[in-house]
Amino acid sequence: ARPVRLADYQPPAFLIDTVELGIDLDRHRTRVRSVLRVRANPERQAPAALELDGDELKLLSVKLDGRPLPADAHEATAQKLTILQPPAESFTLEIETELDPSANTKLMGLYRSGSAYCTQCEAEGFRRITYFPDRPDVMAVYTVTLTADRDDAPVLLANGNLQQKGEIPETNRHFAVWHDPHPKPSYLFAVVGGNLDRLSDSFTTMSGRKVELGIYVEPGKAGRATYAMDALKRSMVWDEKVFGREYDLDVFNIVAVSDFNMGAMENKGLNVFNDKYVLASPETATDADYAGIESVIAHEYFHNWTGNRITCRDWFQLCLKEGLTVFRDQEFSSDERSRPVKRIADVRTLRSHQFPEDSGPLAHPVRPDTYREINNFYTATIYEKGAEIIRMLKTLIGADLFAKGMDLYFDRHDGQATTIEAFIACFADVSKQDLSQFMLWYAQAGTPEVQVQTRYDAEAKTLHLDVAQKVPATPGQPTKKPMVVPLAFGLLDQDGRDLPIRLADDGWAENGVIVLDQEQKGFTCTGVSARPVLSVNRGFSAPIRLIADITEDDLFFLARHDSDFFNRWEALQKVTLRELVKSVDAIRAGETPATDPRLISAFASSLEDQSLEHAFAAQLLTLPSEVELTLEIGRDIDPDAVHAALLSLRQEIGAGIAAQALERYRSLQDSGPFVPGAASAGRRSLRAVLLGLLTASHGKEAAELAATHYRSATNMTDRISGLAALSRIPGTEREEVLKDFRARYRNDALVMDKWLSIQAAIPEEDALDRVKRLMKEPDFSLSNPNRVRALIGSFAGGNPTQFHRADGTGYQFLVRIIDELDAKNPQVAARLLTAFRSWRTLEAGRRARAEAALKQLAGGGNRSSDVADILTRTLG
Ligand code: HT7
Ligand code: ZN
Repeated sequence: ARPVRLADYQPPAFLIDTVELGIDLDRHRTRVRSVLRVRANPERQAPAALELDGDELKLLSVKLDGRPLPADAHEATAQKLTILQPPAESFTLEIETELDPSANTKLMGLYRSGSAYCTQCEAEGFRRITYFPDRPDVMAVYTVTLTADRDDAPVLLANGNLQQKGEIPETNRHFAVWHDPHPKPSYLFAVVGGNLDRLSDSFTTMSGRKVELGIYVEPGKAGRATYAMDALKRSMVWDEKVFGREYDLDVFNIVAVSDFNMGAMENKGLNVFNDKYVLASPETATDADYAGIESVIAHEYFHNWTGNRITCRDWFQLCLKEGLTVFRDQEFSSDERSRPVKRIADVRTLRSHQFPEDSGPLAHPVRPDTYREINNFYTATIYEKGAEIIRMLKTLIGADLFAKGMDLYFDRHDGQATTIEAFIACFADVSKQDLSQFMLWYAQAGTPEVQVQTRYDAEAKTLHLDVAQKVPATPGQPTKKPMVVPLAFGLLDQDGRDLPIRLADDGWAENGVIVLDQEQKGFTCTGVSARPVLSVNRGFSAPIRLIADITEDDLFFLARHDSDFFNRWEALQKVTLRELVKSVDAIRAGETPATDPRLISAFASSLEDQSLEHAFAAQLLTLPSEVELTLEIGRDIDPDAVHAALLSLRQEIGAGIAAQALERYRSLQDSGPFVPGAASAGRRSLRAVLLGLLTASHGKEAAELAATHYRSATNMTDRISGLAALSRIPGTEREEVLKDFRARYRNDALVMDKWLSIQAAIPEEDALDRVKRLMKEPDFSLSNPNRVRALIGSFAGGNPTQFHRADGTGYQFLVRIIDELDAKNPQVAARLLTAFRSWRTLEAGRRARAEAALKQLAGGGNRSSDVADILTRTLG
């Protein structure tokens, strides 16, 4: 595919005011009749021809103003329909296409999932249903008439409000007419048909309008949608309260399907979800699943304003809706649960997904300026780094002006398809600040490295901070300009109390934020009567790599005393990472790593401190991930040494705090029925982390403890914690428990995904053979994205020692799967391929094997544009 460039953007030549769709659902021969009211865009000189996008389409007929178009007046291929000389005035175009939903394995456009018909149109799936100017700045009012066999699809849904429904006399078919009054881009179009159960509820908006809520699920599963419904109603309340946003249709429907390329989709009034983010019961879902459901339900609902009412002008602006909506869902979860714990979890996600992306061959700006395949840009950079930019904006201008800027954005751009510039202009206007340099966060890829050096002058009673930044080179961007980096900071006195901060130039820094907007800048704090301890980048105020000259003693001190809970956790992580890097070096030199005893004591104190909330203590006691350690080391990575260093530290901590940990572990046992709330989930998570430490020795007693945890579980969270701990301990106990799990849950695909995923991540020699064996299980299918992600994704992304086997067989395996999967579902295949994104940081032997595997894939048969794009950039 040719690259698409932001610089080439042109407004659409033709506008579509209304779309009337008649869709006759049939498993193999679905007919789509589309009637478009078309007019030339007055803002552009209309070109001679009207070009409509298509993708693998079969055209049956085309009429203009009611008359069949002669063959010489149009050109049609499966990919494009061109009307050669459209009338100058507005006109009606009627197009008929035929589709085979059952043959649609790409899961884009109209497809079958289980016994239902459903659609996925973002980003460019509508063109797989009918010919259309399939771009987000063409917004139309849609009316959809669905017809289907009554038994095949008793439920018929589309966007907007239901206008009419009824039987078609003398047939076994019925119909429903849906009308969506809000003009929308084609990517937000959706229909669903099938035999589905409904969980019903209602919500009264702040202006007193009643909205009917429905969640549609596979027959028999409505009882598992109650948590999702509760999360939906809480999201609706929150968006009214915090952003002043009210829902705007009479109905809001959610449909859960089991075959879905991503997490969910925010189609106007008809969200379609991967069932993993809807279905939950204490027996089948873990606390992490409940939290995931809450945040994805909220995310899709929040899109109604940030994405749907105000959408993107073009796909380069994807972060306009995604970064902002992630920020909104993060804030929602912070308000519903614990703010510091949520922040820690979000930063962990950023570091383990976005940071590696940003430091490798797939790095791209939050607003890219070119792409070949838009499906490959639904990335951690667009979503998570995009959300960090919004958070920095709020930090820089303050909460009040941020709220004013959001209000202005909603007022000014409601009903439009707009840009990042227009969004940022709202905040520049309300704050009267020049945000042009801030825009670099959207334009420059790469994680900035910020150096902080301190100088304390006892005589002058000043603390001087020398702060410098460097933005690393990334593909296509060899040199960078300095960014605007807001650094929240504090100074602790020797008792751990926050000192008042006065900056020499700026007076009192009430909000405790300094702004680095040059390559280098100095800040002087005055009136500091004794050497303080610096706590910087509090709350992770900027998504940077901080390199500060903080001693280990100070880090231990911060870990105990910082009033900023995020930085308490961060301090312990940092000192742990320093230790781990030394251990990796020792292991590679054939030596035994020696851990600083102060580190073990710091873990012991974290456990002792009963004043901490459980979920926070659990985070404190969790070691950095292999990805984070890899990133810290940066180059010449030996995944075996990384793994060994982590295991050895976990064992040392486990042994060092064993007695205390066991006592605490026992005291945290749940009693009473399972409740998914944050407090109980926090207790379970602390207990699970302790179980992990207590079983790190992998001895016989450890196996017994983990197996007992598993067997005595009364909910899925505990059952999975037990299984996960036991999965790391080779032996018959593990294999028996795995069998037991399978026997208990074999009829529940979502639960079996956990079983697949845990086994795929076992860091042992025979992991690859196990994965291959599991692929032959009837529970597994390459056609279902959840199964693929659970088994193959967990192996490639969650089992570093085995995916990166020195003999290269892990790489060979993955490229073989990608080769096969690419023909079925290119999006999922391309996503799997990103497991290679850090291949250049590996030690030479593995690097060569990874490169050979990638080249082999590149040299193989017909590659989709999705896989070809990732391959080219990864090798680039
Ligand atoms: N906006 C949604 C994106 C999405 C998607 C993109 C490509 C292919 C399939 C897809 N399914 C959903 C998801 C979201 O951010 O809310
Ligand atoms: Zn989204």
